[in-house]
Amino acid sequence: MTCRQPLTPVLRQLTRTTSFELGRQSSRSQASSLARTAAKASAASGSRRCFSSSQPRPLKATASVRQAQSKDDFTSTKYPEIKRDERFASLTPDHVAYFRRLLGGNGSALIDGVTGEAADDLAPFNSDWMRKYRGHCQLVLKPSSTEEVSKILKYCNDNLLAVVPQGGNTGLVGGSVPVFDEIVLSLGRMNQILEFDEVSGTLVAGAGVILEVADQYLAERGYIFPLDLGAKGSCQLGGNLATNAGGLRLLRYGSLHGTVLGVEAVLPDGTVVDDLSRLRKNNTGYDLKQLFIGAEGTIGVITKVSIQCPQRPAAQNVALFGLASYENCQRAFREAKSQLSEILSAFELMDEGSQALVHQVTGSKRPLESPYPFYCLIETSGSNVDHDSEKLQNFLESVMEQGIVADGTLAQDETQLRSLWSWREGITEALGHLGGVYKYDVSIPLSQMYQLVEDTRARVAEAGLLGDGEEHPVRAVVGYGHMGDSNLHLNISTRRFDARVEQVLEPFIYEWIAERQGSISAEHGLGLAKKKYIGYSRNPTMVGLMKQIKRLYDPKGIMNPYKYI
Ligand code: FAD
Ligand code: 2HG
Ligand code: ZN
Repeated sequence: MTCRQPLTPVLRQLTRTTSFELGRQSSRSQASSLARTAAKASAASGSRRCFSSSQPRPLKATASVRQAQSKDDFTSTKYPEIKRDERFASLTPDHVAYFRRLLGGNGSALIDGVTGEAADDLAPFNSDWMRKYRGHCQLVLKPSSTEEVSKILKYCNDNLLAVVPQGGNTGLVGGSVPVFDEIVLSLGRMNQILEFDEVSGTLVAGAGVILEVADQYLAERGYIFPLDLGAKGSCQLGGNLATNAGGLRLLRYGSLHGTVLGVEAVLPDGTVVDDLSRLRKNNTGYDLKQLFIGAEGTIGVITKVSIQCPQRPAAQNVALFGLASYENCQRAFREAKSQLSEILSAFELMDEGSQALVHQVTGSKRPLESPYPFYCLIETSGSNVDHDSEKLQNFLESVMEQGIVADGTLAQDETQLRSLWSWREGITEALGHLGGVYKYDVSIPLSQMYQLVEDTRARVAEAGLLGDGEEHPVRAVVGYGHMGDSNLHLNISTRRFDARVEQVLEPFIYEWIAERQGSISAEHGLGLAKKKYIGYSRNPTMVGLMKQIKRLYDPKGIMNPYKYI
């Protein structure tokens, strides 16, 4: 069920006595043929391909997931304290007729459950990737141009119709789906790559371009998209910007706040904000595009993106280590930074609990022979194979000799490289197959990061909720994440949603974070899931300013209502 190839048994185990063969050279032509191979593989594997479709792909329901979501499990039922804003109009056939005229009556541009029966077609737009939130939307609009987005929003603003922008619907905080009967504005048809400058590496693309498609386009030209994440086959550039997604290589390429050069967006009253700059430097007043990055669709709709893309690395290596303690993970990170420095492109952490669950779901052979309490995945990306190999060789020998790393394996080719990555990238999906998951995406100083997992596990166990038998709602409390960015993903995997679990977890986790001046949302945003908890990471002055910005951009409050602001 994971997107990657199963792990081949020929991965070489690292030992103190082994000398390692390093350096997977990926020339420009190899990169493009890889992209073609991936595209062919995805076509051949049909529904088995996880994140390749441009259609929103809700998690395929396993029996336990189905059990976790009952038929009437609407967000509005689960959270009765959230009331529909009575100012908003309800959709009428006249409204639908307007949109039909605007979008040309094209069947693929509109899903209408107002004047006809469309429950099955509407379902994927109403439900999030985790099947945790479910709305009552009756109308999905799929514009294909900025002009159409502008006319839709102006009409909605004039008629007080609430709107939820939706990209690939892979968000993990319930921000991309309606709560009540908001219109879903799906950006998937705005999927053109508009411009690419081969000298500067500047890409301009529609908001609906799928991240993996953008990256494959760039691979064929020797470039790489500066963001990569497990949902790349479904998530869209507009959604990536709207959530300020972080992903697996932020350590190397930095955040979207740095790499995005320009944005075109439409305000709720239909105004088109053309800030689609291709310039790296532009200090002419406030940098307004930054407001749309991370706004989660609350102030406008992103329609186009201009982004600075780096050169695709010619050489890439991936190693996976087993470590005896979290202390050793920190030491390994310190050594990686000092010895690999500019070629280090990812440093990811996984605990044994997370890996055991991936193994349980996929049945794939594990990369290391014995289990270890922790694993680190290290990736290097550089331009010179020999130089990178020598550096990595020295690093591996040094961490083994110092006893920092207990065991490890190094990918020898592209297939193995993808296999190793699948043990990290596949965690979210594997957990999703096992039932409900409570997710906490937090930022904490590295020294204390894993302590949160241990304290949470102890608390859940103490409450009698954690165990192997069916009588325990919680199956496991696991931690993994982007260690290189001090970003932990604490996941509580449950057999079924149980109100007692949430009570034990919240506000405990948020208080724990606030005491350490951490962030309750490192990269996923706030959406609906963390709406109530913004005050744990932002002070009243900042929340007040955010509310003023919201009122300025969206005075009628039609954009993604009921969410964090
Ligand atoms: P959606 O889920 O459709 O929308 C997300 C939010 O953005 C919503 O509030 C929506 O209203 C708004 N929005 C969408 N499009 C627009 C637009 N054009 N204009 C204005 N607002 C818009 N996230 C990370 O940060 N790092 C990861 O490593 C990561 N890994 C993931 C792995 C898996 C398996 C999954 C399922 C998710 C992962 N995510 C990760 C979360 C998610 O993929 C990202 O948040 C992604 O950026 C969302 O993109 P999307 O197109 O699916 O947006
Ligand atoms: C990741 O890093 C994603 O894999 C998802 O951000 C994390 O599922 C999660 O909690
Ligand atoms: Zn993440």
